[in-house]
Amino acid sequence: MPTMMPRRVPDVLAEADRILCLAHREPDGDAYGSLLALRWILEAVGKQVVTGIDGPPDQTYRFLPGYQGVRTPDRIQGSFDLVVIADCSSVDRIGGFQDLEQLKQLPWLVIDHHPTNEQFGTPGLNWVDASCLSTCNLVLQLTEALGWPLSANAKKCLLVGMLTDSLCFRIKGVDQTFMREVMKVMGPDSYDFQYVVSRTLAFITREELQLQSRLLSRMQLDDGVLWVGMTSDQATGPQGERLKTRGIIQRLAEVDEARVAVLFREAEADDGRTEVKCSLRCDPDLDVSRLALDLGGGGHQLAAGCKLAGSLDAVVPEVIARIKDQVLGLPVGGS
Ligand SMILES: [Mn+2]
Repeated sequence: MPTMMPRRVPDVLAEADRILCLAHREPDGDAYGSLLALRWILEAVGKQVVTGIDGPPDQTYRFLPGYQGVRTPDRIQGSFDLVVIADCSSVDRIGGFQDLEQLKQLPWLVIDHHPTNEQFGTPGLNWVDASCLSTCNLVLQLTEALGWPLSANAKKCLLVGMLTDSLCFRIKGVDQTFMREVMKVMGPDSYDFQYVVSRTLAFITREELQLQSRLLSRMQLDDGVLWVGMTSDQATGPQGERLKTRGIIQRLAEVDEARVAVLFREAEADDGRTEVKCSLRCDPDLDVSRLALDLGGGGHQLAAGCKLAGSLDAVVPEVIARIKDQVLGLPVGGS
């Protein structure tokens, strides 16, 4: 069931003049798509807009209009009268922006589709609709509610979010409502599907494909849990660059024997300690979002994630035991 847009949401946007729009760290296509679409939509009606994401940008999305203008928290100057936060389930996902003094007294409008959203916006300004397949659909609905125009740039950004978050129509929940909204951002002034897919979902470098094949050759199946662990040195390319693990979790989830798929990635946290990032996927009759939330993360029923302090050796057995217990409902201590 769709969640109604809170009554004050369109008014708050219409009344603001200087707006800071934010999306989540480690941005994906929906984070960039919803953030940059907001920029083009708001600028077209005369607003001043600054866009921000903490942490390094993802070069994959450099083709998107407005990509170059996205700022980190240290590059935010001036004052605003509204903060809009797109596609973030919890406040830590905006990183250093949560510490900026000039934002603390402002209204925060949260627009998101993660069922684990913590409603961290100003009371009355949290629009969380978990029935929506992408935050870009919510941005489109908001624009229509306001009667504002959609520029070619806005359409392109919205299309990228819708196509990437739906894995190009392959996820559960793709319906006529979703398709009708996709149709509204298609057309001769938008991107071609083939272009978007080749730049995003199907994009991979040779080094990344080699990493993928090394990791997949060591996948392990444990009571329906198919998983792969990656140490931080495995993710470093020949020039010291950080290799992306794109596509790996999707490949694992596609395996017939996998009821739950997990990719564990060891990395160094901001404070220098070792942490493990866990990406979780599951069969449609299961739910990994609750476990991810319990472990300090969040996400969707079938695709969620979390970060845990510790090494791979410590985290992997603990998470697999919790999956067997909480997600698969297997008896604790054996099968
Ligand atoms: Mn999203």
